[in-house]
Amino acid sequence: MTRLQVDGLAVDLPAGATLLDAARAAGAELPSLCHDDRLRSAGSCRTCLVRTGGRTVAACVTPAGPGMEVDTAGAEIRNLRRDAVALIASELPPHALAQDPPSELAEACRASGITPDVATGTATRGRDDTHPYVHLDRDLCIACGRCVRMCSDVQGTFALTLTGRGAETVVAPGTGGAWAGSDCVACGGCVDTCPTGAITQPGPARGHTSRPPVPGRVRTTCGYCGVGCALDVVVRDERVAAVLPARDGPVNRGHACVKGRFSYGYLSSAERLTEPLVRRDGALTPASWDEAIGVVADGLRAAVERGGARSVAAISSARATNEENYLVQKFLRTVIGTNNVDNCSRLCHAPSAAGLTAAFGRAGGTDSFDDVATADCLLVVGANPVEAHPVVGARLLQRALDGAALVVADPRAVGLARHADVHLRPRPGTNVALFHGLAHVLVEEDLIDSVFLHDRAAGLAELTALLADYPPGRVEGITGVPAEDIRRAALLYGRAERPAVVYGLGVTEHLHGTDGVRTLANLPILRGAVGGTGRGFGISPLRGQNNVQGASDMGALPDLLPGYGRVTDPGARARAEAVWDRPVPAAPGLRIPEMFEAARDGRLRALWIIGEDVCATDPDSRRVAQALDACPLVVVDELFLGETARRADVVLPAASWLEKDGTFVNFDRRFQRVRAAVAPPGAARSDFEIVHALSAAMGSDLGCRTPEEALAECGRVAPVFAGVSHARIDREKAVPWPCPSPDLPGESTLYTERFATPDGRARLSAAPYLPPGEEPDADYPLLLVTGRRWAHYNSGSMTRRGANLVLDPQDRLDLHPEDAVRYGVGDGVPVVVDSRHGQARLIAHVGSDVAPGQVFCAFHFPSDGVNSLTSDHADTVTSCPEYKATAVRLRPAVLPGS
Ligand SMILES: Nc1nc2c(c(=O)[nH]1)N[C@H]1C(S)=C(S)[C@@H](COP(=O)(O)OP(=O)(O)OC[C@H]3O[C@@H](n4cnc5c(=O)[nH]c(N)nc54)[C@H](O)[C@@H]3O)O[C@H]1N2
Ligand SMILES: Nc1nc2c(c(=O)[nH]1)N[C@H]1C(S)=C(S)[C@@H](COP(=O)(O)OP(=O)(O)OC[C@H]3O[C@@H](n4cnc5c(=O)[nH]c(N)nc54)[C@H](O)[C@@H]3O)O[C@H]1N2
Ligand code: SF4
Ligand code: FES
Ligand SMILES: [Mo]
Repeated sequence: MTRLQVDGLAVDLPAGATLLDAARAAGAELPSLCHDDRLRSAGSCRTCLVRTGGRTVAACVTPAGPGMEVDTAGAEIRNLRRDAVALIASELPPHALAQDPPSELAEACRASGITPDVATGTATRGRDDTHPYVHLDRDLCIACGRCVRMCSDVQGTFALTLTGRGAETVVAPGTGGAWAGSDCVACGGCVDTCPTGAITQPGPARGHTSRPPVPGRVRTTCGYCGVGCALDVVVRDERVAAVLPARDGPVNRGHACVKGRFSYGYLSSAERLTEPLVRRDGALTPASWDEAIGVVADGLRAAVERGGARSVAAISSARATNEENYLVQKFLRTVIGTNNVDNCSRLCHAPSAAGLTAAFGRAGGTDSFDDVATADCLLVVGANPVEAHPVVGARLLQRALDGAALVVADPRAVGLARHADVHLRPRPGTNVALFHGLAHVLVEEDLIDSVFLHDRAAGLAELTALLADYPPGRVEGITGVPAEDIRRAALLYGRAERPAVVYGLGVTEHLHGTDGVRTLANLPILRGAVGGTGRGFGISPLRGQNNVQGASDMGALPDLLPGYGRVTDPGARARAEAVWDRPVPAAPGLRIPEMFEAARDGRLRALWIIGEDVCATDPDSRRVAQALDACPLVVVDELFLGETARRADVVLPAASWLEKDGTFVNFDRRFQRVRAAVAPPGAARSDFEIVHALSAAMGSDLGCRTPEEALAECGRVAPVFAGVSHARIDREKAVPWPCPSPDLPGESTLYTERFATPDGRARLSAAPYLPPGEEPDADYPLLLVTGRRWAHYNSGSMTRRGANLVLDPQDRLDLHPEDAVRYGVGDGVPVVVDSRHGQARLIAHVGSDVAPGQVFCAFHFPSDGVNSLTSDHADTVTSCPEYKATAVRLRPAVLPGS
């Protein structure tokens, strides 16, 4: 602590504080037009001047020293600051000080008694309104550079620059030309930091990054990806006017991405479902809630009568809240009497849950992201966080730019790979060999922690015996990664003091995804870099959906109860039965692919699908459609009439994340609150209300009248959540689990004393490398990898309904220039892609981000048919689809009339 005097008042400040911090601590409001707490200081605008030690200094760049005496309030220094602000304002045109809401500059003028008529400049430089979310009024730019630093120092996109000289200096996209054609990924950071309103978002509430909750704004948690950004929703006339990242957001700290920040246009889309639909004479027709719920209840009863409880199943939603997921599984288990409930974790990180449980005892990541973001070596494997978890991606990138070693393992040149010390490009589906190659070098170079392995791990002898077969030279033959790169990567990870592993679907969505997770987990175990040893930050899956962690935590899984008690474990069942006062079936239920198989065989008679567009996003989609067609009752809770809803017998209109209350659990196991900002459209209801209505129609009462009560009840079933409550999250903003008591903080770092395995030891895996399910051959010579693009989200049902569609209007098939020549397709040309399972139509995009022999596309435009290509090969342990390796061929599409 440093003690100094500001205007005669003593203030204590932490090391590294500046005189601007000191002034604020003393309650003095100084203008600071080129300063933002999140950015390096520039010290260029001179509006924050103070006096100390007989000198006039810029407070924002002057370190606070012990015993300093600082004067902010004297008439002379106030006049200097006033003149600096007035000079800046005087060069701007009159509209600069006439905006509503007022800009930071306008506030600074008002606070120092400068009247708006000071702004007498002329508007000569014009606007750039080409981008849907970010508009530029060049005449209001004061060249403070905050936007440029935001784009480089926080977001890491480096899209902006200052051009021109002297008074003519102005912000511009680095690529030259219009904003719309620039590298901008619309994170909104420049909008939030601009002090003059030169950069704004179109619409009624321009807004600046919000400080702690402001009245009239609703604090909630983003409903897109698993990062869990805290957002403040500005509501005007009962509509969302803006969504601003919260500066006190536990994970995002004032940052967000194009989806959470701007992609709320779907809310008011004319295509939103606003009333229940029931199929009559083959057509979906509007119905009242009572009618629709009645049809569903009758259908469920009929299914149970004819096929027993096991002929009913539900797919619960990782987009929905914890409380909704809790109710859904409780409904299936206690009202219907079956464990047939699953969620989309099956399609993404089920291998993480299985693999991490086998290795360490629990299903989530081992460490908090706050720690991971301080690691000195980052091993990022099969994940593309720059596009899929942008706020995490930005923080990882900044860490690498600050000097941490970065190893990226991805077949494609993803965003982080450009900044990597080593980029490993394994052939898709060869991870296990690659991870063994890395482990081989760790052992060979004696970069392992023998004490940790002796005291806290098991399986070393089997693993070292296996690793003898995986020298880098042989691994090169399997993976295509040069042996020298494997060695370099292993040495970076092996010699780091605090390494961390972060990974994504490139590890899990494979035939041997669980083996991939387990053999990747070998690396931190070998190094003793897990379990709170202080020698590294374990391994963290970048879980995908906003609440996929929570949906699984709440027991929306066929073999696991809330809190991961096994349905086959009488003790776990007894605990749930005591709370629910109903028997819980002991037989594990069906997994999602098994549900479809059972429907095609006639064993499944009713399927309730909540917020998952299975016909668009599950693999081998023609077979999924056959399953739905064969199932006598298909009920869908949805926002839109997507591929799946169109095939349903009953469609129930649901509220989305901005329209309901509850909690989500983000990727690093933190519970955060979700709060309704606006009402759902028409007669749409929350999934919470829908489950209750259905249960009532079946003659049962699920209890838990409110989301708050549901979470409290869940804590009684699952001791690991016993200390979590709405009231506590309201107070603390985020509560990590395990959290067994209201008196204990949640555990963000796991296993500090022992692992949660039966013997308390971390378990090394000696699984051998086995080839992927799909391999190219003469007929299908290319390997297709599918994944994500930054502007769209999964089925695209929400992001395609709004201006994100302008940012990314269609899906593309990325292919290497050599393959473009070989198959005779040029950039921008329509192509037909065939696999052994189906066909898709896409636009070719030629570039070297993909390796020769491989192609890549997303699945955000279901009408393209990408998931008719993917196969029903799935992880041998968890049934997670092999989305990341499909053998395909391609040809130019024959255009009509040519
Ligand atoms: N913009 C956007 N963000 C999203 C989503 C979205 O749809 N759009 N979806 C959310 C969801 S549900 C999820 S689960 C997450 C997913 O987030 P990620 O896991 O980051 O997403 P993907 O792009 O599917 O796959 C990651 C990477 O795996 C690589 N890969 C493929 N095969 C292999 C392999 O064999 N080995 C290795 N090492 N790498 C391989 C791919 O090239 C790809 O770059 O994103 C979430 N965030
Ligand atoms: N080829 C290929 N396919 C993939 C993947 C891949 O990498 N490659 N990734 C897979 C992965 S990881 C995942 S997670 C899945 C995701 O697949 P899905 O879960 O099907 O995709 P989403 O678009 O996230 O959302 C599903 C639906 O929920 C609706 N919805 C949103 N919020 C709510 C709500 O609160 N309540 C209700 N009732 N409905 C709501 C949306 O309108 C949308 O139609 O896709 C998988 N499919
Ligand atoms: S989509 Fe993910 S990174 Fe983007 S604002 Fe939402 S939680 Fe944050
Ligand atoms: S805020 Fe200190 S010089 Fe600009
Ligand atoms: Mo996912």
